[in-house]
Amino acid sequence: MIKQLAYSAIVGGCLAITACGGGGSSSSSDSGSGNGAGTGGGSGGGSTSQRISRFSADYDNNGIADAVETSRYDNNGRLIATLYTYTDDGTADIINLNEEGAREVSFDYTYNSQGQMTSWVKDIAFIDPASVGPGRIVRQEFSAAYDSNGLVTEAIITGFSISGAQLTSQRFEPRYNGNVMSSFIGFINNLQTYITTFTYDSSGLPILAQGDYPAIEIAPGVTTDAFSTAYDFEWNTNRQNTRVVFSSPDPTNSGNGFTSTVDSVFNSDAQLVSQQWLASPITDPTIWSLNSDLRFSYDAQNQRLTQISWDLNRDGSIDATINYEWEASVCTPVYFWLPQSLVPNIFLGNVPDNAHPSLIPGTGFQLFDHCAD
Ligand SMILES: [Ca+2]
Ligand SMILES: [Ca+2]
Repeated sequence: MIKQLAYSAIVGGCLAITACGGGGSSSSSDSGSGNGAGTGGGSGGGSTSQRISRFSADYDNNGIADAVETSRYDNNGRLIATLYTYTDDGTADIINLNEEGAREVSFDYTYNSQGQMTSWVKDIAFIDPASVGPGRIVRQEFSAAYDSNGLVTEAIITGFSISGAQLTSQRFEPRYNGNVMSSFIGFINNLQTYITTFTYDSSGLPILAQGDYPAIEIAPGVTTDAFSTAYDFEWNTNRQNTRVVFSSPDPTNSGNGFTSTVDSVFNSDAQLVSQQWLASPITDPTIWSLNSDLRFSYDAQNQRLTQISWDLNRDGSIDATINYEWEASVCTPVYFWLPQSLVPNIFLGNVPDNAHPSLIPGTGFQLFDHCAD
């Protein structure tokens, strides 16, 4: 059985995380192939001296790579492009962690003079282009606008078909209380589709992201049912996310509510070492539907991520691995705002940046965590 899930987030930033359940089933399923990458943000933290240059993925754990991804950086060490190539070892994959049927997936990122991400473009090339239907999004274009405080004021993601036709346009309007995000409103094709509202604890960490999807008349006399989703977040004393509970009483209006949980464990060096993904019955075919154990390995200095291994179904056997290669060169971490996904730190466990209070994981901000000392 092949399980399809997107994960470029593990190294490429946010993609997987969108597929992790995003801001709700309607918006994420509307994006077809699922992956809307992140947005917004600026450079976070200081530059470091090591960066990820490449990774290889083994989707059947037979020791032969099935895919590779290379990264490119600008002179300041900001990630400007990734190119993922499915090379295929000829053995049936157990887990394919990227777009189904994709031969190549590329991302190109651009920044303004403040180092804030202002746009990205994602393109997918397929092994069999003739099999790609007219409703599938094969290209996404993103743009973000910022205010003078560096807060994202608007983000737009537009999706295109293989013939170049525009299929969807999603727009997001964040609202702030001071410089902390209080909510954001999502529009699809100019129709207000949902609002996500954040609740914070006394230390300023988000503990709840509530998504409310009102009833919408999508055609004369045809109205969807209202529903809601909730992400509950738990944090340790290092301000690292230890648990996310994603739930909805009835996300697809099918009468089947769900609760899914991701638990993260950190070592004494504050590195993420394992995650346990537990899903209750769920209809959404995303990463949230997989019961998995992930293990994260680091180099001898416990600085650089070297491998992620994936035990699908938590039966003790490793089904897939991702192996990272590093190069000695300047690296500047970059924040992204990922409006459809509220899963913080889900892969690499970044610590909130106290200098940028708006960039709190759990509000949709993510970090391109390619950097290490
Ligand atoms: Ca393989
Ligand atoms: Ca294979």
